[in-house]
Amino acid sequence: MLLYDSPVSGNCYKVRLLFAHLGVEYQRREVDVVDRSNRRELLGALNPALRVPTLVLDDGMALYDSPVICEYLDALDGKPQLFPLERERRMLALRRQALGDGFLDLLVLARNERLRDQASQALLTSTAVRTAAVLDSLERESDALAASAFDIGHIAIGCALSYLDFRFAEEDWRKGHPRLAIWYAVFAARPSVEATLPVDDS
Ligand SMILES: N[C@@H](CCC(=O)N[C@@H](CS)C(=O)NCC(=O)O)C(=O)O
Repeated sequence: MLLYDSPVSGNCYKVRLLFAHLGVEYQRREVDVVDRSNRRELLGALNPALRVPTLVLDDGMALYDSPVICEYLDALDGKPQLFPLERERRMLALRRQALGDGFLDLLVLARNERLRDQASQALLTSTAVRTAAVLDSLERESDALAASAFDIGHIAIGCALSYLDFRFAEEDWRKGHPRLAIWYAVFAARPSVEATLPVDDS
């Protein structure tokens, strides 16, 4: 399997974490997520949205986005664990995954806006308000998260918090969210997480 990947993308990080967690071997090809000049050449025949992560299977089929790739990897050995099959547990895991992925999208939006010459203050305020609301909601859910079996919901939420530390290190989100901070410390101590954290490209 070949993963089209970026070391600074939170969505790619989620997929690399899954590979590490499941102990599955793969090859990777790095894609520059800022410079789009050769993106069509690299990804045009695989993913019309030209985004990473994109995973090319050994038979040539391409999978995207990260939720689809993660579900595929989890079911590789025929015994899915991170995407529970039982309906109630599955819906909770998928909802948490949507919250974590949505949180990550929000953080990427805020970062890209900050990097623009004339950043929109209205957009930055809106992303800050939504970020605070997500963190408050996760604080309320952190005991339930800690008590439930590790699944794709935990992974997506943990990846978004890793990205928050990575790109917004100056924002002390742990202050005011003590139970979430404890949950995240346990998540971040997992060997598969430590081995795959996003790396600084500066
Ligand atoms: N929801 C998608 C998001 C994929 C995505 O936004 N990828 C970004 C990197 S984090 C990308 O390829 N950006 C480059 C671009 O859109 O030009 C997923 O979960 O995989």
